[in-house]
Amino acid sequence: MAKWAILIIAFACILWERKGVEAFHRAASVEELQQASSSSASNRTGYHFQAPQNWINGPLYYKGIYHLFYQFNPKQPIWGNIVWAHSYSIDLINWKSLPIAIFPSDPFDVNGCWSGSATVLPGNKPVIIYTGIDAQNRQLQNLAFPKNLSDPYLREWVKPAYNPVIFPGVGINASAFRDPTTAWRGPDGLWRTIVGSKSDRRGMAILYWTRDFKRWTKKKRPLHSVKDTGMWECPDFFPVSSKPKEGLDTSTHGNGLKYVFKVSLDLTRYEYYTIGSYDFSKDRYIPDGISPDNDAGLRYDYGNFYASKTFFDKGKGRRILWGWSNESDTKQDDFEKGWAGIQTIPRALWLDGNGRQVVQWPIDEVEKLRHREVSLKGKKIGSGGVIEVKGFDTADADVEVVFDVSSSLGKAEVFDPAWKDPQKLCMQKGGDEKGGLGPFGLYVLATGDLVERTAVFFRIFKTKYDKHVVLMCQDPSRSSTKPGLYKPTYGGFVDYDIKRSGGKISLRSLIDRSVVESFAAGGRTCITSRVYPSFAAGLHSRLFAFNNGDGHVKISRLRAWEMKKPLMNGF
Ligand SMILES: *[C@@H]1O[C@H](CO)[C@@H](O)[C@H](O)[C@H]1NC(C)=O
Ligand SMILES: *[C@@H]1O[C@H](CO)[C@@H](O)[C@H](O)[C@H]1NC(C)=O
Ligand SMILES: *[C@@H]1O[C@H](CO)[C@@H](O)[C@H](O)[C@H]1NC(C)=O
Ligand SMILES: *[C@H]1O[C@@H](CO)[C@H](O)[C@@H](O)[C@@H]1NC(C)=O
Repeated sequence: MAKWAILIIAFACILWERKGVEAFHRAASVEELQQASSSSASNRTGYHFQAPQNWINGPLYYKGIYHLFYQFNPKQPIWGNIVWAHSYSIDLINWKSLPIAIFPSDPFDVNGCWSGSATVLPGNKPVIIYTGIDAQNRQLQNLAFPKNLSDPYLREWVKPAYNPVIFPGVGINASAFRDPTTAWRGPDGLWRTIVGSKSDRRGMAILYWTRDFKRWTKKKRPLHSVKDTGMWECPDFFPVSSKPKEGLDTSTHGNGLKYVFKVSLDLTRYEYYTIGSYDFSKDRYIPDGISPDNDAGLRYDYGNFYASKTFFDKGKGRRILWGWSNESDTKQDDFEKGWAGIQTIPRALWLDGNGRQVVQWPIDEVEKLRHREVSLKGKKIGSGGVIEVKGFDTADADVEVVFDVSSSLGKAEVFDPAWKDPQKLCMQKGGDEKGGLGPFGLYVLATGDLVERTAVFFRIFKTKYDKHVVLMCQDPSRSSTKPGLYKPTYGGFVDYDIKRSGGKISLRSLIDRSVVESFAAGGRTCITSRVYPSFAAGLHSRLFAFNNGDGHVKISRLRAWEMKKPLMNGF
């Protein structure tokens, strides 16, 4: 079971204060934690969002400051005792902690304050709607309002006495009723939200409407539901722009507007989304039907990425996606480290020009952390070749590379149409298995002898009809010599016409000690992995480009930067 959520709302900020809810803090002193994490070789990430300690997951924005509310266990680095912790930022990169925003206090949330969302009501009034767990362990939806709207930090939140505002009614399983979304307003002026649920094995997004945010009424039919998908956690529903890097307010409407509908599947612990349209008159979401509407569907990220949320960044007119990436080491390791779980780097998200999928790209702000650049141009990598990229600390790095395979397109092996599952294909045809065109890509967080390494790579195939199929894989199976770690190989197809693109394809990897986030072909396919090298850590970590295919590959250009460390909640 898991509950995520998160929210962000923004305001202007100046100070950093860490007080309140004393009883919840105290596990290790800040100095102890700093000692534990200050070593440059630690597995603690440098520029990814992390809580000072313990277990986190899930993200929102308001008025020029970003507020991140995240699910947090104040007592231990495992799931439990869930409260809404709170941090703020002015650039989504440097973060400071604030006191816990919402914690169990009333009969309607005495057993936990689980995920939810923030909505900004007219007059710039933020409101949070979240799932509270009552004494009978029922899941209920509650509101919380800022106590003092003049406080730019939104430090204190008050829960109205009329909570809960949404009670699991007749026919709804009270143990499967959670994670209300940011509300949107229809052309009729009514607000709507959806709550994730299931009926037997049918996953569903139950729809509620309100005029005043206080009295909510259930619609007869859910906004959307799909058989055999199990419980839907953290649903997300929003209109999407097809202008690169642009986003739309959740309440935007208009003819022909496309929507994204995403759910996190409790059964498989993966997310999927569809693109579709929204029929306001019937209050139904209708997928376009281009991709499967189930776990075989499109994913924002084909790796370790769950409980994601988007929010509309009004200041910059973009929609930002944030996901939670859990640890893949052992519970014992988590206790020793004293923390578990990170947020991925926020990504701008928009609709691909072809309308078939979304495109994601790390927010521009992350580039402020780049320093010490290393670059390569026009380097050929023959069959079996490996090239080291030297001259900087590669354990915290941003690497952008463009591969040119134009002279080797004829070497592509035939694609078997039975290969439907990209992850399986990446497991069968790993980075060491010779191929026609590929595998080629990067070895990151590697030792000099390559005993430890995480491979990020492509394989390119050809169909009977002379079309190319591009497969992206991320393989951490040799990332660490320590036994007992969870190291699944991940894969996704890349919807990209390599021939029309002159035989070139790009790859970007954000490497941060125990996380590798990779973006293929400008963000069309993304994969995140957690890895814990024993030797390839800190200054011992090295970076290579490799090619294990028959055909030659050229690095048409590679630029890589060492990444500076931002402020991260006191670390
Ligand atoms: C990172 O984690 C791995 C696996 O638990 C461990 O072997 C390694 O020593 C850790 N590295 C550091 C620098 O703590
Ligand atoms: C509300 O916040 C403002 C700005 O921080 C502060 O000056 C004011 O004293 C606060 N009001 C109350 C009642 O706490
Ligand atoms: C309600 O959901 C819980 C949690 O998934 C499940 O264990 C239980 O069997 C469900 N009850 C019914 C009546 O479906
Ligand atoms: C992250 O951790 C691994 C290893 O413990 C589990 O197998 C995954 O199911 C889990 N992922 C999520 C989304 O909880």
